[in-house]
Amino acid sequence: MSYEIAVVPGDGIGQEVTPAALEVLSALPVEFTFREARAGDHVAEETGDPLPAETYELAASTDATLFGAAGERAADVILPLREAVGSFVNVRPARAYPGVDALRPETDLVFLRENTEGVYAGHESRLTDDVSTLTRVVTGSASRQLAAFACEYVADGDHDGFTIAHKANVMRETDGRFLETVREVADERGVDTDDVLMDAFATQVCLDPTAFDVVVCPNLAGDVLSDLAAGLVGGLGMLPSANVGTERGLFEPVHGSAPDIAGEGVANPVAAILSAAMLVEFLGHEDAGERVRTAVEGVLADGPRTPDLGGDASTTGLTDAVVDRL
Ligand code: GGG
Repeated sequence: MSYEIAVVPGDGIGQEVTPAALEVLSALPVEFTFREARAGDHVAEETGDPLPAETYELAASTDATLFGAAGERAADVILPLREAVGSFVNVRPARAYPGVDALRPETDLVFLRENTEGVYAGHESRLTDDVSTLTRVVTGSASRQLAAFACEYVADGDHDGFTIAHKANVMRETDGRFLETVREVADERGVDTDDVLMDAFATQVCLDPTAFDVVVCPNLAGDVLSDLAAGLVGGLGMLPSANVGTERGLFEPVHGSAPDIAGEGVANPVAAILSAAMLVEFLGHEDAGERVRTAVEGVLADGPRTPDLGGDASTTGLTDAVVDRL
Protein backbone atom coordinates (compact mmCIF):
# COMPACT_ATOMS: atom_id res chain seq x y z
CA MET A 1 0.00 0.00 0.00
CA SER A 2 1.26 3.46 -0.88
CA TYR A 3 0.16 6.43 1.23
CA GLU A 4 -0.55 9.68 -0.50
CA ILE A 5 1.00 12.56 1.43
CA ALA A 6 0.39 16.26 0.77
CA VAL A 7 3.63 18.17 1.30
CA VAL A 8 3.32 21.89 2.02
CA PRO A 9 6.74 23.39 2.91
CA GLY A 10 5.29 26.90 3.39
CA ASP A 11 7.59 29.81 4.20
CA GLY A 12 11.17 30.44 5.32
CA ILE A 13 12.90 27.46 6.90
CA GLY A 14 9.85 25.34 6.09
CA GLN A 15 11.49 25.10 2.64
CA GLU A 16 14.60 23.58 4.25
CA VAL A 17 13.28 21.33 7.01
CA THR A 18 10.46 19.77 4.97
CA PRO A 19 12.85 18.20 2.41
CA ALA A 20 14.79 16.85 5.42
CA ALA A 21 11.65 15.16 6.75
CA LEU A 22 10.91 13.76 3.27
CA GLU A 23 14.40 12.30 3.05
CA VAL A 24 13.84 10.49 6.34
CA LEU A 25 10.38 9.22 5.30
CA SER A 26 11.89 7.95 2.03
CA ALA A 27 14.44 5.90 3.99
CA LEU A 28 11.67 3.92 5.74
CA PRO A 29 10.18 0.62 4.59
CA VAL A 30 6.82 2.31 4.01
CA GLU A 31 5.65 3.40 0.58
CA PHE A 32 4.66 7.03 0.06
CA THR A 33 3.57 9.15 -2.87
CA PHE A 34 4.43 12.76 -2.10
CA ARG A 35 2.33 15.50 -3.66
CA GLU A 36 3.82 18.95 -3.11
CA ALA A 37 1.59 22.00 -2.87
CA ARG A 38 2.19 25.70 -2.29
CA ALA A 39 1.09 28.01 0.53
CA GLY A 40 2.43 30.96 2.48
CA ASP A 41 3.54 34.58 2.33
CA HIS A 42 5.54 34.01 -0.85
CA VAL A 43 2.45 32.61 -2.60
CA ALA A 44 0.36 35.58 -1.39
CA GLU A 45 2.97 37.97 -2.84
CA GLU A 46 2.62 36.31 -6.26
CA THR A 47 -1.10 35.61 -6.39
CA GLY A 48 -2.73 37.57 -3.54
CA ASP A 49 -3.89 34.29 -1.95
CA PRO A 50 -1.65 32.55 0.64
CA LEU A 51 -3.60 29.29 0.44
CA PRO A 52 -4.60 28.19 -3.07
CA ALA A 53 -7.80 26.13 -3.19
CA GLU A 54 -5.90 23.17 -4.69
CA THR A 55 -3.61 23.06 -1.63
CA TYR A 56 -6.61 23.02 0.73
CA GLU A 57 -8.28 20.30 -1.34
CA LEU A 58 -5.12 18.21 -1.45
CA ALA A 59 -4.82 18.34 2.35
CA ALA A 60 -8.50 17.43 2.64
CA SER A 61 -8.18 14.37 0.40
CA THR A 62 -4.75 12.79 1.01
CA ASP A 63 -3.90 10.31 3.78
CA ALA A 64 -1.88 12.90 5.70
CA THR A 65 -0.17 16.27 5.26
CA LEU A 66 3.37 17.27 6.08
CA PHE A 67 3.58 21.01 6.69
CA GLY A 68 6.70 23.17 7.12
CA ALA A 69 6.18 26.67 8.46
CA ALA A 70 3.87 29.64 8.20
CA GLY A 71 4.97 33.27 8.34
CA GLU A 72 2.99 36.50 8.53
CA ARG A 73 -0.14 34.93 7.06
CA ALA A 74 -0.22 31.99 9.53
CA ALA A 75 -3.91 32.59 10.28
CA ASP A 76 -4.76 32.24 6.58
CA VAL A 77 -2.57 29.19 6.00
CA ILE A 78 -2.16 26.84 8.93
CA LEU A 79 -5.57 27.34 10.53
CA PRO A 80 -7.51 26.45 7.35
CA LEU A 81 -5.14 23.55 6.65
CA ARG A 82 -5.86 22.14 10.12
CA GLU A 83 -9.55 22.50 9.30
CA ALA A 84 -8.99 20.76 5.93
CA VAL A 85 -7.76 17.62 7.69
CA GLY A 86 -10.55 17.84 10.27
CA SER A 87 -8.12 18.26 13.15
CA PHE A 88 -9.54 18.88 16.60
CA VAL A 89 -6.38 18.42 18.69
CA ASN A 90 -2.76 19.48 18.29
CA VAL A 91 -0.45 17.03 20.05
CA ARG A 92 2.83 18.72 21.02
CA PRO A 93 5.40 16.60 22.87
CA ALA A 94 8.16 18.59 24.62
CA ARG A 95 10.96 16.29 25.62
CA ALA A 96 14.63 16.91 26.44
CA TYR A 97 17.13 14.63 24.67
CA PRO A 98 20.56 13.54 25.94
CA GLY A 99 23.24 15.54 24.15
CA VAL A 100 21.11 18.67 23.88
CA ASP A 101 21.97 21.46 26.26
CA ALA A 102 18.52 21.93 27.81
CA LEU A 103 17.56 24.35 30.58
CA ARG A 104 15.52 21.53 32.14
CA PRO A 105 16.90 18.14 30.97
CA GLU A 106 14.28 16.30 33.04
CA THR A 107 11.43 17.68 30.87
CA ASP A 108 9.07 15.14 29.31
CA LEU A 109 5.66 16.67 28.65
CA VAL A 110 2.88 16.40 26.11
CA PHE A 111 0.50 19.25 25.37
CA LEU A 112 -2.93 18.39 23.97
CA ARG A 113 -4.09 21.68 22.55
CA GLU A 114 -7.67 22.39 21.47
CA ASN A 115 -7.34 23.06 17.75
CA THR A 116 -10.52 24.64 16.39
CA GLU A 117 -11.71 27.51 18.55
CA GLY A 118 -10.82 29.78 21.48
CA VAL A 119 -9.34 33.08 20.34
CA TYR A 120 -8.17 31.41 17.11
CA ALA A 121 -11.77 31.10 15.88
CA GLY A 122 -11.14 34.22 13.80
CA HIS A 123 -13.89 36.53 15.08
CA GLU A 124 -11.86 39.73 15.19
CA SER A 125 -13.02 43.23 14.26
CA ARG A 126 -11.70 46.77 14.08
CA LEU A 127 -14.70 48.68 15.38
CA THR A 128 -13.34 52.23 15.38
CA ASP A 129 -9.98 53.99 14.98
CA ASP A 130 -9.41 53.21 18.65
CA VAL A 131 -11.16 49.92 19.37
CA SER A 132 -10.59 46.38 18.14
CA THR A 133 -12.37 43.32 19.50
CA LEU A 134 -11.99 39.57 19.49
CA THR A 135 -14.68 37.05 20.35
CA ARG A 136 -13.50 33.91 22.11
CA VAL A 137 -15.47 30.78 21.31
CA VAL A 138 -15.57 27.72 23.58
CA THR A 139 -18.07 24.98 22.89
CA GLY A 140 -18.98 21.98 24.96
CA SER A 141 -18.73 19.77 21.85
CA ALA A 142 -15.12 20.74 21.00
CA SER A 143 -14.13 20.49 24.66
CA ARG A 144 -15.74 17.05 24.89
CA GLN A 145 -13.99 15.81 21.75
CA LEU A 146 -10.63 17.03 23.08
CA ALA A 147 -11.31 15.47 26.48
CA ALA A 148 -12.27 12.11 24.96
CA PHE A 149 -9.02 12.14 22.95
CA ALA A 150 -7.06 13.04 26.11
CA CYS A 151 -8.63 10.12 27.99
CA GLU A 152 -7.68 7.68 25.21
CA TYR A 153 -4.22 9.21 24.95
CA VAL A 154 -3.43 8.71 28.64
CA ALA A 155 -4.82 5.17 28.59
CA ASP A 156 -2.83 4.19 25.48
CA GLY A 157 0.38 5.75 26.77
CA ASP A 158 0.15 4.44 30.30
CA HIS A 159 -0.08 7.91 31.87
CA ASP A 160 -1.68 8.43 35.28
CA GLY A 161 -4.10 11.09 34.10
CA PHE A 162 -3.83 14.64 32.82
CA THR A 163 -3.65 18.24 33.95
CA ILE A 164 -6.10 20.85 32.63
CA ALA A 165 -4.45 24.28 32.20
CA HIS A 166 -6.99 27.10 32.11
CA LYS A 167 -7.84 30.59 33.32
CA ALA A 168 -11.35 29.92 34.55
CA ASN A 169 -11.00 32.35 37.45
CA VAL A 170 -10.96 35.24 34.94
CA MET A 171 -12.60 33.86 31.77
CA ARG A 172 -15.35 32.35 33.87
CA GLU A 173 -17.78 31.59 31.07
CA THR A 174 -15.38 30.32 28.36
CA ASP A 175 -12.60 28.64 30.33
CA GLY A 176 -15.21 27.77 32.96
CA ARG A 177 -17.06 25.74 30.34
CA PHE A 178 -13.78 24.24 29.08
CA LEU A 179 -12.68 23.15 32.56
CA GLU A 180 -16.08 21.84 33.57
CA THR A 181 -16.60 19.87 30.34
CA VAL A 182 -13.13 18.32 30.17
CA ARG A 183 -13.33 17.33 33.83
CA GLU A 184 -16.81 15.84 33.37
CA VAL A 185 -15.71 13.64 30.42
CA ALA A 186 -12.64 12.46 32.34
CA ASP A 187 -14.80 11.63 35.38
CA GLU A 188 -17.24 9.66 33.20
CA ARG A 189 -14.32 7.65 31.84
CA GLY A 190 -12.59 7.16 35.17
CA VAL A 191 -9.52 9.19 34.21
CA ASP A 192 -7.77 11.21 36.93
CA THR A 193 -7.34 14.92 36.34
CA ASP A 194 -6.02 17.90 38.17
CA ASP A 195 -6.06 21.48 37.02
CA VAL A 196 -3.83 24.52 37.17
CA LEU A 197 -4.21 28.18 36.29
CA MET A 198 -2.24 28.62 33.09
CA ASP A 199 -0.19 31.56 34.43
CA ALA A 200 0.80 29.53 37.48
CA PHE A 201 1.61 26.63 35.14
CA ALA A 202 4.07 28.86 33.25
CA THR A 203 6.07 29.41 36.44
CA GLN A 204 5.72 25.92 37.87
CA VAL A 205 6.79 24.15 34.68
CA CYS A 206 10.01 26.20 34.57
CA LEU A 207 10.77 25.42 38.21
CA ASP A 208 9.86 21.73 38.04
CA PRO A 209 8.71 20.24 34.72
CA THR A 210 8.43 16.79 36.33
CA ALA A 211 5.36 18.08 38.18
CA PHE A 212 3.45 17.65 34.88
CA ASP A 213 2.96 14.96 32.28
CA VAL A 214 0.01 15.36 29.88
CA VAL A 215 -1.37 18.91 29.78
CA VAL A 216 -4.74 19.67 28.16
CA CYS A 217 -5.17 23.32 27.15
CA PRO A 218 -7.37 25.72 25.24
CA ASN A 219 -6.03 26.76 21.82
CA LEU A 220 -3.94 29.89 22.50
CA ALA A 221 -2.68 28.59 25.85
CA GLY A 222 -1.46 25.40 24.15
CA ASP A 223 0.35 27.42 21.50
CA VAL A 224 2.10 29.68 24.01
CA LEU A 225 2.83 27.16 26.76
CA SER A 226 4.32 24.62 24.36
CA ASP A 227 6.66 27.31 23.00
CA LEU A 228 7.63 28.03 26.60
CA ALA A 229 8.37 24.32 27.08
CA ALA A 230 10.52 24.41 23.92
CA GLY A 231 12.71 26.85 25.80
CA LEU A 232 13.22 24.22 28.50
CA VAL A 233 14.36 21.48 26.09
CA GLY A 234 16.79 23.26 23.79
CA GLY A 235 14.66 25.52 21.63
CA LEU A 236 11.87 25.55 19.09
CA GLY A 237 13.85 23.33 16.73
CA MET A 238 13.11 20.41 19.05
CA LEU A 239 9.29 20.31 19.15
CA PRO A 240 7.26 18.28 16.65
CA SER A 241 3.49 18.25 16.44
CA ALA A 242 0.55 16.28 15.13
CA ASN A 243 -2.77 17.90 14.22
CA VAL A 244 -5.03 14.91 14.60
CA GLY A 245 -8.46 14.45 13.07
CA THR A 246 -10.74 11.46 12.94
CA GLU A 247 -9.58 10.40 9.46
CA ARG A 248 -6.49 12.38 8.59
CA GLY A 249 -3.81 14.47 10.20
CA LEU A 250 -1.38 17.28 9.52
CA PHE A 251 2.13 17.07 10.92
CA GLU A 252 4.33 20.12 11.42
CA PRO A 253 7.20 21.39 13.52
CA VAL A 254 6.03 23.77 16.24
CA HIS A 255 8.44 26.46 15.02
CA GLY A 256 7.53 29.12 12.49
CA SER A 257 9.36 30.33 9.39
CA ALA A 258 12.42 31.80 11.24
CA PRO A 259 13.17 34.50 8.64
CA ASP A 260 16.41 35.41 10.49
CA ILE A 261 18.08 32.16 9.39
CA ALA A 262 15.99 31.17 6.36
CA GLY A 263 18.08 30.38 3.29
CA GLU A 264 21.30 29.78 5.25
CA GLY A 265 20.95 25.99 5.31
CA VAL A 266 21.45 25.75 9.07
CA ALA A 267 17.88 25.30 10.34
CA ASN A 268 17.46 22.48 12.84
CA PRO A 269 15.43 19.75 11.07
CA VAL A 270 14.76 17.70 14.23
CA ALA A 271 11.24 19.08 14.85
CA ALA A 272 10.26 18.39 11.23
CA ILE A 273 11.81 14.89 11.29
CA LEU A 274 10.06 14.02 14.57
CA SER A 275 6.81 15.34 13.06
CA ALA A 276 7.35 12.89 10.19
CA ALA A 277 7.76 10.15 12.82
CA MET A 278 4.37 11.15 14.28
CA LEU A 279 2.92 10.98 10.75
CA VAL A 280 4.04 7.38 10.17
CA GLU A 281 2.76 6.41 13.62
CA PHE A 282 -0.60 8.01 12.81
CA LEU A 283 -0.71 5.83 9.68
CA GLY A 284 -0.27 2.78 11.89
CA HIS A 285 3.48 2.17 11.47
CA GLU A 286 4.54 2.52 15.11
CA ASP A 287 7.78 0.60 14.52
CA ALA A 288 8.88 2.93 11.73
CA GLY A 289 8.12 5.98 13.90
CA GLU A 290 10.12 4.49 16.76
CA ARG A 291 13.05 3.81 14.41
CA VAL A 292 13.10 7.47 13.38
CA ARG A 293 13.00 8.63 17.00
CA THR A 294 15.86 6.27 17.93
CA ALA A 295 17.95 7.51 14.99
CA VAL A 296 17.31 11.14 15.99
CA GLU A 297 18.21 10.36 19.61
CA GLY A 298 21.50 8.84 18.47
CA VAL A 299 22.39 11.84 16.34
CA LEU A 300 21.49 14.30 19.08
CA ALA A 301 23.66 12.37 21.54
CA ASP A 302 26.70 11.96 19.28
CA GLY A 303 26.33 14.79 16.74
CA PRO A 304 26.42 16.28 14.24
CA ARG A 305 24.24 19.08 15.59
CA THR A 306 23.03 22.33 14.05
CA PRO A 307 24.17 25.76 15.42
CA ASP A 308 21.05 26.26 17.60
CA LEU A 309 22.20 23.13 19.48
CA GLY A 310 25.78 24.34 19.77
CA GLY A 311 27.13 22.47 16.72
CA ASP A 312 28.20 23.55 13.26
CA ALA A 313 26.30 21.07 11.10
CA SER A 314 24.03 22.12 8.27
CA THR A 315 20.41 21.02 7.95
CA THR A 316 21.46 18.41 5.41
CA GLY A 317 24.43 17.29 7.55
CA LEU A 318 22.17 16.45 10.49
CA THR A 319 19.54 14.88 8.22
CA ASP A 320 22.09 12.67 6.44
CA ALA A 321 23.32 11.46 9.84
CA VAL A 322 19.76 10.45 10.80
CA VAL A 323 19.30 8.66 7.46
CA ASP A 324 22.65 6.86 7.92
CA ARG A 325 21.44 5.53 11.26
CA LEU A 326 18.15 4.38 9.75
N1 GGG B 1 4.90 25.03 11.74
C1 GGG B 1 4.26 25.85 12.67
C2 GGG B 1 4.10 27.27 12.24
O1 GGG B 1 4.25 27.60 11.10
N2 GGG B 1 3.81 28.09 13.21
C3 GGG B 1 3.54 29.48 13.00
C4 GGG B 1 2.38 29.94 13.78
O2 GGG B 1 2.22 31.12 14.00
N3 GGG B 1 1.52 29.03 14.20
C5 GGG B 1 0.36 29.32 14.94
C6 GGG B 1 -0.24 28.06 15.46
O3 GGG B 1 0.44 27.04 15.61
O4 GGG B 1 -1.42 28.05 15.75
